[in-house]
Amino acid sequence: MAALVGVVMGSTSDWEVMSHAARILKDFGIAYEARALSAHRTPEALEQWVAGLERDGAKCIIAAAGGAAHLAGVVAAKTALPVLGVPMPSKHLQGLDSLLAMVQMPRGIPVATFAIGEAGAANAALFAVAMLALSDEALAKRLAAFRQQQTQAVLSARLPE
Ligand code: RP5
Repeated sequence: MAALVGVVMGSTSDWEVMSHAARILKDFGIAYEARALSAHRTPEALEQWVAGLERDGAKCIIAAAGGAAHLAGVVAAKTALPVLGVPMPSKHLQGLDSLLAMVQMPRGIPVATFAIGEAGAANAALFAVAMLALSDEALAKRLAAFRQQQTQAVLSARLPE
């Protein structure tokens, strides 16, 4: 089945965080393709992968990178598909570098940038689900059920004595 969502990260070292996005896509039954490709280290392969995804009917691309995090911006420069950026935590600046590099896009080439790290990875996937749910009633129902379950979990949680 052709991927509806592309998930790209700058390095295999990003996978631990980005597996939180993959888990959600899997749980919602969304066909996705995940790759480690870099804007700096493999620019041609990145460009080809984006073109292939677009040709095969993908609806959005989640892009994660850390440090000088240009990946999401470069992907957005190559496609008009919605690009959801996830800044990776980084060794020296704890992901603030990734966030600023990703979020400060020039006018005309948008990247929807999420929180640094696991919450951002999960929320980018949930955002992709929400976009796909606009034209998929069954998926919209699964998303509503997920939100309902989440609400119940918070309401029924008890603090320790
Ligand atoms: C970025 O540099 C990657 O997205 C990763 O977050 C960071 C470190 O990459 P590695 O040196 O672990 O490959 O390009």
